[in-house]
Amino acid sequence: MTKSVTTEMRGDVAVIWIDNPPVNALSYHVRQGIVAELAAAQSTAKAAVLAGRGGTFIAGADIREFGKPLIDPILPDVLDHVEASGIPVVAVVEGNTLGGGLETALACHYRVAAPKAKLGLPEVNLGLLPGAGGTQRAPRLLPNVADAITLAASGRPISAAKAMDIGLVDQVADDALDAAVKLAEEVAGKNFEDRRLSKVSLAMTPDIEAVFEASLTEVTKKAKGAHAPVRALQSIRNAFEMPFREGMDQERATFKELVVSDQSNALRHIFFAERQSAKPPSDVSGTPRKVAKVGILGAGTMGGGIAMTYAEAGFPVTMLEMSDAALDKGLATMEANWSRGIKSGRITEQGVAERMARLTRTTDYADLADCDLIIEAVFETMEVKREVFKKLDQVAKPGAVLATNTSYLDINEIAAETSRPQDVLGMHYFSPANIMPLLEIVRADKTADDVLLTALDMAKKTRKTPAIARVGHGFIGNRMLTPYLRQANLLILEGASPEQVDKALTDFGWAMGPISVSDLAGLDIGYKSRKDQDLSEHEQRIYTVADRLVEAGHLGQKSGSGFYNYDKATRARSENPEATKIIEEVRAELGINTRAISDEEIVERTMFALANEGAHVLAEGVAQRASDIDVVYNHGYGYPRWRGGPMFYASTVGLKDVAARVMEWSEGSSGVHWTPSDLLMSLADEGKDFGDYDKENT
Ligand code: 3H9
Repeated sequence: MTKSVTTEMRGDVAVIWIDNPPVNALSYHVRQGIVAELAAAQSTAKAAVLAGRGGTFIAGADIREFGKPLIDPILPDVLDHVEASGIPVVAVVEGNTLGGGLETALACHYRVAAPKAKLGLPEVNLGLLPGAGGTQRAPRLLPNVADAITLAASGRPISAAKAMDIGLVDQVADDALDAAVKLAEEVAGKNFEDRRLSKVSLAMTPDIEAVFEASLTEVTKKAKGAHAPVRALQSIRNAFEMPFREGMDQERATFKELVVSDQSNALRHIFFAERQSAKPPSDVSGTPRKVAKVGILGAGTMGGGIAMTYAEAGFPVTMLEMSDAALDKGLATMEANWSRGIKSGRITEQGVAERMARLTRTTDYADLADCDLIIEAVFETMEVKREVFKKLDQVAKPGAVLATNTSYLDINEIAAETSRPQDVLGMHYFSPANIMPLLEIVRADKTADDVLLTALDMAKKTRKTPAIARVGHGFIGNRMLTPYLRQANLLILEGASPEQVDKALTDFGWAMGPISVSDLAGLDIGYKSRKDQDLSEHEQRIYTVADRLVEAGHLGQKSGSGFYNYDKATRARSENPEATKIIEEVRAELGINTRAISDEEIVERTMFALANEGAHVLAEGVAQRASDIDVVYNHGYGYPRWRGGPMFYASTVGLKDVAARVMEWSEGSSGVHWTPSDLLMSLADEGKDFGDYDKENT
């Protein structure tokens, strides 16, 4: 094996290079290498520079090593060694300098950053706290403790300029390596004792106490149930209340506790799941087609949001609508949406103007002839979609990728309207499309490999998180929503209030409860779609309340009332007494004896319904992996990230228990609403979980 840490002498300065692609993670051999090379440098050099190959310093500890037996030396010990070095060490902070990478830089005596460096302590995103001195050294270096708290508790990286501003680095230089070597030459042989951060002593003052108190409230609120951010904050507090060594021991103990926690396991799962879902399936080869110009059909909420996504990523976009009035309205909404960011400083007026200038408007299909990717977001009926694809087939240039944003419809049927079904696929965005990160890419039967690769490439270029699905009613996400909402509505009939259902699920961690979501989407949407479908009587019963609400004019947020009433000005929600009355009437009509329902039952019924349907989706091949389903729910539906996703959560509970409950419900009085998944049952029988399924099947 080639060495991952090597030394190159530049005069009297030892440049110690870390070379562990792709991100220079601190794998055990890197840790060993740093100790060995630095030990050697003590006798051969007057100063050392620590730098990373490939334009990045170090992106952190090697996450793949977590949960495995530790191999010495552990990172905190390595960094003690670096700090205690007899010669000064200068870090070249380049590219991603994250987590253990930033902690390494903090253990060095000086830090020189490249202008494009990204510095951060993102451990909380993995359910951890910085575990190699980050919470003890950062507050000792930064003059303002609030900056250390923000770094460790938010997990957000900062720029080199910001790092300079808050005192995290000593210099920013275009040629950071050169500047670091120069600095090393300058400080060689001089006293640098005051640069050893472990020697700095801190004391709590009333002002600092006040910062901690205010931060605790804010961090707890933003964490939304995640534990790590508060633990990171508490650990920083230790730096003011105990000596360095004791603070380090506490930090280590908390790290060891968190690394085996369900939350950290879940967050690490989703970290790798996101990267996996962005990779092409193993049977796909080739290269993406080139996309220089994008066409969008429809300037409504979806089309507008999709167009914003592409314009923000720098693509020229041609927008097609049926009328000039529709274009006027759509473009005005887009401009207003972007302009809202001017006040908060997210964008400048010029920025808005540049994005608007990327948009071309038309009512003529012929103007789409020079587009390389055309996405339709028109009315959701098969008839309309068929018509649109027939027209696109006539005008689109050869090789153009033709995508539909349908949420439910059969894309094979849509593709069959064209003479080029190989160029057709689904690109399903979630509203508001410029904000929601998920892109469900639907691979139809005849979709060509390079068309699928183009969609994945576009996801990357527009900063979306993709997950690939196969054709099937509702694909992955919306298909699973049906049994989830079914249980939520049934629970109300059986005795729970809408508030209780929503609260049990927001307490579980969801961004919004299912009943609030239905009100937000508009109860009339489900109503219309039920009228179009031939629903069985028992299925229809579940939605009697929702249907009555619509018929009484309670359409949800848009009409000011649905399951809840909404304040016109603030949109604050309150009980809708008419809804309560309708619920009671329907329960009586259906002869339901209501009972007290526990929050636990609400969580189990809805979450296991998701996992059971997810298992059907997997078995049918609509999703490739259980982890893709988790990505879909995290990025498109507001599922709590720290629970990993519906499939991971079911695995955490234990598939044996989940399967037993699903079986029990399927045999009970509401059994007609459950179709136990064979895959779920067999995995449970074999003592396996969805992670095992993914390993064996992909
Ligand atoms: C930590 O440091 C704990 C310490 O405080 C205490 C320890 C005692 N390890 O994302 P990409 C892989 S916790 C292992 O596609 P990008 C990744 O899986 C850590 N592997 O690239 C992928 O592999 P593959 C704190 C890692 O350019 C490949 O690298 N640090 C790690 O879009 C490329 O990744 C973090 O949380 C890792 N640390 O983004 C940073 N990082 O090709 C986590 C990446 O097989 N990393 N890989 O799928 C990131 O945020 C992004 O990867 C980064 C690059 C921004 C660095």
